[in-house]
Amino acid sequence: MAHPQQLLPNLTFLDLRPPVTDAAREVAASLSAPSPSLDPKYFYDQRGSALFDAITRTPEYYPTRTEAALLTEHADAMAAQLPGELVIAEPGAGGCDKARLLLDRWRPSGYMPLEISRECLLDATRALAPRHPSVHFTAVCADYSQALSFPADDQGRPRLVFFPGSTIGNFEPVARADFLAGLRRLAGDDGFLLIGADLQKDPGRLNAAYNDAEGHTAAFNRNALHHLNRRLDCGFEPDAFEHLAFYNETAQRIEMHLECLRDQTVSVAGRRIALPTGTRIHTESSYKFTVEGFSRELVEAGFAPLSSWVDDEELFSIHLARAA
Ligand code: AVJ
Repeated sequence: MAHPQQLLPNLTFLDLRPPVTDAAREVAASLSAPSPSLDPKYFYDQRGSALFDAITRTPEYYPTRTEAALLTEHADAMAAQLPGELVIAEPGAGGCDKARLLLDRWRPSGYMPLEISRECLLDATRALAPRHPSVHFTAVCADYSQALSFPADDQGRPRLVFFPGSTIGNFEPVARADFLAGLRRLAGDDGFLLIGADLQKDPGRLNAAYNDAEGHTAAFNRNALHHLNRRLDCGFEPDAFEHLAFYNETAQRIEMHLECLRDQTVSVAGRRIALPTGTRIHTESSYKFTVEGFSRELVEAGFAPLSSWVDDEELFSIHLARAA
């Protein structure tokens, strides 16, 4: 295990040095596949994170604000079902924005964000730790696979795994089952899970949420190409791609694509990849759930659902479960 660094009296930093993936090889393979695709992680460089923030402030994109309202309204009811001595572990915490709400309302003994972006993690925890002196912060720089196999708490305190935002919806069904099983491992036999899941609803409402009038989602989608141009010098013409986002009712998921509006050739890992007019690149799936269906997935992953909360408009759900 990496050597912990004491950055502040209540902030310890653990750098698991996540392996740098061979992005060029990965992108070349996914782009030249029969149905071209790009991993949604390529949305999130600094500009992409800022665009996502802008999306969460649009009137159409309801998930973030609805989840925050549910956490605010039911924080006490959640705490009542949890042990006093608790460590909140948050894989993919980013800027730790969503955990702030829990830290303000609860007095957990520890908070452990696990995040691949070292700068993002250090900036967020250096700002948060002084505001919560009674909470011990363990900032862990790790990718998802390292995070999900992080060892049990060295003081035997129960862990609450926190996974908000319906990011769980980005995983295809098989990968999602594996990821939920990983969250179960991270929680441990005496642990808990608090997770957000966006609900199935009127396709019109869903399509609007991924096609906001201000165009932030379209820019967010195209940003994957700007990011790869900056990072791998691929030579995409982002403005020659149309943003497509629609609800696939059969698969119960929002699909985002970029459609090529004129013939293009990009180069990745020394390979030239032709993208003829009409080529569609699948850039994200965002699955939508029912409370019953998602509860079943939690049970299959080794959790016992305790409670779930849904807003009055039945837009979004939050689930509290314990390790079974
Ligand atoms: C952050 C993955 C939950 O799927 O709704 C927002 C990302 N994509 N608008 C989602 C997103 C388009 C978002 N997640």
